[in-house]
Amino acid sequence: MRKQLAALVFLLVFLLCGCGRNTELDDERLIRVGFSQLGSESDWRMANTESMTAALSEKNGFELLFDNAKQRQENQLLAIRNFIQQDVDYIVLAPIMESGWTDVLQEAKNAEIPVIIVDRQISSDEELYASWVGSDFRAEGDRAIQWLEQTIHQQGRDDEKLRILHIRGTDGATAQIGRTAALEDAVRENENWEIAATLPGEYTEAKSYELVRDFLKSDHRINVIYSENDNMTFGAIRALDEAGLSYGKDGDIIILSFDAVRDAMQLCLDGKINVCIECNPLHGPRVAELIQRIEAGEKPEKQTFVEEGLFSTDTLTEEVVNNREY
Ligand code: GYE
Repeated sequence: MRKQLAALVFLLVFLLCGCGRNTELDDERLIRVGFSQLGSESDWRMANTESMTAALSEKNGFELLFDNAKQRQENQLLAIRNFIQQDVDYIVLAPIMESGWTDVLQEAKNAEIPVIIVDRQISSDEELYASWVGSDFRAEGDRAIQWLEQTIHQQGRDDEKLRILHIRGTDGATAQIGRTAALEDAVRENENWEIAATLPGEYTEAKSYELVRDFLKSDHRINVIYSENDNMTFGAIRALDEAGLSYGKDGDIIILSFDAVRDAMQLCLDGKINVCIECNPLHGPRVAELIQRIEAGEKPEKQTFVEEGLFSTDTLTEEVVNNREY
């Protein structure tokens, strides 16, 4: 009898503790997020990954499943299908390009997993994702062009021929589409401007270095470099140095560079890059907030553009460079 009673007490205590523990677990349940990052091709991308992993941390209530697709869309498709199979609560996608997502996002929708798109956009139906947050890439391009037009005008070079070397980002990425369109429209509108060549630098320093180096073997007559990200600018600068060409504030070639990461800002402060067009990679807290809002039953807006600016070698200060977060 005594034994039976002890067993009963034990069972009761076990059940109570067990239940208690379960409720606690339920309350503290982490939100499982699968994040498909397109790659690690640039300083911008590293800063973006860091921001995302910091914001989607356990201490903030998330369990993050991270996948680096190494600049290949098929890897991203695989990662997303994996996340669906693991039945995550949310999928976050930083897409390499705009097209090719409809089928996999339909699969996520069928599995009732909300999808948040970050950075570049996608061309699929809006119904297939909950929200997107990122930059207005066309506006960035227009900001760059406006700066170039003003600078050429101030230098009294309106009537001069301007040969522009265009270093392009990954084809079909919203960042590439927007920045390229701004340049191409400007060349159409300014009859003295011409694109000397368009080099597909894929946002990497190595590719850009090779392409610019080879280009300069047969052509030194360029006045402007329009580089669609900072890392491609770093590669181009290496090639210019090797070719013995001068650039920047006191040089012959004007350099425009997109992103404005710290190393590029330093080069801008040093007079090597004429202008850095800002692109903000710190989307982690924005994505975390979107998820929390959906958790709370809200329906967030489909698109959120972040605010950005531009830094020129003439106005940039050491303090701004030192305080740069990325
Ligand atoms: O400019 C570049 C990165 O999509 C805004 O991708 C992003 C671009 C950024 O690799 O450095």
